[in-house]
Amino acid sequence: MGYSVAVVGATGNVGREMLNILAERDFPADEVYAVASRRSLGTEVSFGDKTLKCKDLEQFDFSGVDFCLMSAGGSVSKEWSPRIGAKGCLVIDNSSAFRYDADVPLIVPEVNADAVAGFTKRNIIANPNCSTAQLVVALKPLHDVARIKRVVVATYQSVSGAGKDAMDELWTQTRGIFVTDAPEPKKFTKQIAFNVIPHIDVFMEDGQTKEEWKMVAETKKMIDPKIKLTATCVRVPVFVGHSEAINIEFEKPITPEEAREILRTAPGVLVVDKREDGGYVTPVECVGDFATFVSRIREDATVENGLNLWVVSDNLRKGAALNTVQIAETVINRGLLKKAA
Ligand code: 11C
Repeated sequence: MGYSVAVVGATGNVGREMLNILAERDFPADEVYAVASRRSLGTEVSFGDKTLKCKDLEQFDFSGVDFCLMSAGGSVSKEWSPRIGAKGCLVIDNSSAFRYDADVPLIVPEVNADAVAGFTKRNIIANPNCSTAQLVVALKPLHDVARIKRVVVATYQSVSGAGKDAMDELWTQTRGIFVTDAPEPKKFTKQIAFNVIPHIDVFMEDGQTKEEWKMVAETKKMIDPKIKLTATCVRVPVFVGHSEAINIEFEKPITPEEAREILRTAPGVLVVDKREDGGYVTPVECVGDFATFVSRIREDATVENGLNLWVVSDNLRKGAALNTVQIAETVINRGLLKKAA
């Protein structure tokens, strides 16, 4: 008998992608439910070749459900994930609400799958921020061999990370600039069309943004608290696919050739690094893919044991929906779930 799965936030960018990925990967589910807020009650969403009608979160009974894949925003998670977990349904939560709690595992299966077993106290597993997920997939295999001391990363994040309205804003502004007057920014603080904005999530007291802080805290939690990391997170006028320029200082020597070989066999990584025109991956090429692509692997000769990388991934997939489904698969493969009655 298969599992039963509820996708909460089923009408959002990530929720829709969760349903696509459950279908694409043939997840062993007998029942899949699309759940959303009351205003989306009855809205139809695709699941493989079927259509599901959204159910109302307030009315939905989670007691017989094995997995809740939650992607409805931080405040919905804060209220609902503990309640759903208490009903015996394992919540895999895509928000930042529980990521930093000591008794909630934060998981990227290619990086720290063993930590998944720690969900039993709260019945919640956290999924990392999209920009962290692709970063740690590339860093972990290199850390295992040469020990990372310090990372400096600049992100180039697509507008889909900020939701459907943000994608619409990029579209209408881009069109408007040529056809009529461009509408004023609403989701973003400045014009996003033909521009870049060095600001994602709220500002913190020390001048970092929360997005930048998340990359630090989540990398430390999943790989090694000793790693020093500093980030600058930037929104760019790309619909889907986050890119990262990563500078790494290692404790031990590691050549670009060695790094390339390590990454070639690393889980979830695809190396595309030809050192010629077009011999690297850009965000439009990663859309719809499962992999984290690594290109531009080269020495940074200005520091001891330094390397530079360019890393690109579909933020709605590895950064969110795919990773969530992979966590559920890891729980199943390790025999950790008591099936709901
Ligand atoms: C963005 N990374 O691109 C964000 C979206 O903490 O899960 C995901 C925010 C999060 O805007």
